Amino acid sequence: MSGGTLGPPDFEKALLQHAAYCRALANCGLKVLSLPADPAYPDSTFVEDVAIVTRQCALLTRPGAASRSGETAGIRQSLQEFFPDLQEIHEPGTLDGGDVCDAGNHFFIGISHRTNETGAQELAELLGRAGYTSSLIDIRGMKGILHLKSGLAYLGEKDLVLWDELAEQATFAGYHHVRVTEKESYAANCVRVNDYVLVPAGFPATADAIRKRGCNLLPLDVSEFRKMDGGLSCLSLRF
Ligand code: CIR
Repeated sequence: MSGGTLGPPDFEKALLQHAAYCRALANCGLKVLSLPADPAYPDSTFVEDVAIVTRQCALLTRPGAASRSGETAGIRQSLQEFFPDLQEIHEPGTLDGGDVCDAGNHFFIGISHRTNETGAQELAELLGRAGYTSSLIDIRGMKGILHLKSGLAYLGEKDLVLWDELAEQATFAGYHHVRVTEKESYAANCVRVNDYVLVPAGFPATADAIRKRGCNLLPLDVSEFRKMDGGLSCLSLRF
């Protein structure tokens, strides 16, 4: 089910859910830096889309939606404080961070209706210079997927959580698959943080399957962000 069919988000509830999300990250052992709201860009809460941060390098993306193209300006300075050698994706490349799945020293990069081939290849090259490998996955033919990470997450130790439709892709061979059925498709967007996996509340089959991989689960209610087509990973930048 896409966010658009779930009705409008409740702003006050979204604020509470966002605060709980930030607390959960801190409880997992992260130091959380919250940026001020930017009312000019309501989607900017999905901060994951505008930058890629890794242990070795960081870059600003070039978001594929015209309404979001100005978002990178608002985060440039904050990122430069942590990454003085901040790189960026150039025109005509477009890239949304939601299409980039960090799987240790390897990155899966989705080519989607937001991320074009030029942007994906530019990212692969930048990551290559930092010592990472990548593979590109074209998801433009898949229905109901906004970004690659709407249907894919990496839990560490070669464990992937992924939609049935993605599981057949050769690039995911060699990993253990935690399969997510269509009924629980939203639950594929989960986030491993240190000893925990943040999962969206309300998807018991996926939660059980992840728990069976030996993970400690931290369920979070993000219903209001789901209504805006966003998930747990989109709300923060982490490495
Ligand atoms: C958008 O359409 O860009 C936002 N409403 C949702 C972005 C969600 N981001 C993500 O999945 N990485």
